[in-house]
Amino acid sequence: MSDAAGQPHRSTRWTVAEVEALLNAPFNDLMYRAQSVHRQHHDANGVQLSTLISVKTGGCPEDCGYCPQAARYHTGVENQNMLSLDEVVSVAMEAKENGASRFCMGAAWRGPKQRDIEKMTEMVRAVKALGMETCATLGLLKPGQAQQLSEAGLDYYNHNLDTAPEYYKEIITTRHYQDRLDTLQEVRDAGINVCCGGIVGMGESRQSRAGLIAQLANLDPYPESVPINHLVQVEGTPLYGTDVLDPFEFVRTIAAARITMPKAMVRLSAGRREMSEAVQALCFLAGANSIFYGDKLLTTGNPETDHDRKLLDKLGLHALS
Ligand code: SAM
Ligand code: DTB
Ligand code: SF4
Repeated sequence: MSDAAGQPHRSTRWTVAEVEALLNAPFNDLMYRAQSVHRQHHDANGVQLSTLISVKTGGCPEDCGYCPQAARYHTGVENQNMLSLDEVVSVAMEAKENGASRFCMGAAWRGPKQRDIEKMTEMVRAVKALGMETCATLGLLKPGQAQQLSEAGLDYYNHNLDTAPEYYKEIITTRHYQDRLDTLQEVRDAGINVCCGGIVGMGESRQSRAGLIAQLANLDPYPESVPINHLVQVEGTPLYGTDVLDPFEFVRTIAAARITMPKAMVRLSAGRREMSEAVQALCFLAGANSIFYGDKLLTTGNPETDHDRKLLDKLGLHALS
């Protein structure tokens, strides 16, 4: 997504200390500022709905400490072969009927092989033909792969920085921060919108949450879509049993994302099922304007669609097309 003049979102440099100062502000001041920024740039009561599907589940060679799909952890997730084109299209049609505007296809790969890209481009074309926006999250991309996805009509590519650079090595060792930045550049260069965010609640400090937000905000341009995930603790992963984050810290992180990336769509992502409605409402007030919609994320649960419709109704929020 670009601004009215067709320009990508201009980034202002944010120091970690400046973002930390936002996170340290009195809660009411922070919320007021985030809501003011939000109203300058967005429909105040609009929420974009994205539905996720896991097109290839489990058996991943990477060691991401939060992830139930890493082969090395014993989490009970069953490995599955890649879904067929028909299976993906029928789930996308259902998502569209339920009111989702974007369909996001995820795969448990370090990155796609050439034959995977060929299957993914077929899926992207078919979902696009339904009149939905398309998104994919397939791991690291090699030169040329983003271009192939772009030619198939991919609108967004999701690839997260996950956490601040200094905390990253505590979470993942099999790929580096720079690898992620390189993939994001491939996506940018191919003209695909960037969806990039992170996870909070992994035992990081407030300063590390500021470090993540500063990294995202200083991408030039900053991402069009910023998913803020709350760690979903899955038994068998190294991060299972991490001290649970105070919900206000999560809300503060959303507010800091909104203030530092005014035009981005900020997505209240994983972890919603474990969150009260009141905390979700605070996230919307802090500037979140997108959610994952559908009973499942990739392998873990998400609120039931009926329940989400009622929540949006209670808050007077409407789905953005
Ligand atoms: N395998 C690809 C990759 O890692 O880039 C794509 C799929 S991966 C599951 C997409 C993102 O989901 C991760 O980068 C991480 O931010 C998020 N994620 C995975 N497991 C999570 C969990 N337990 N809680 C919250 N977010 C999670
Ligand atoms: C993102 O930032 N969050 C989504 C999506 N991008 C692909 C994934 C959340 C996964 C939560 C754990 C699971 O369901 O496996
Ligand atoms: Fe694999 Fe992605 Fe999970 Fe990491 S987050 S283990 S790369 S599926």
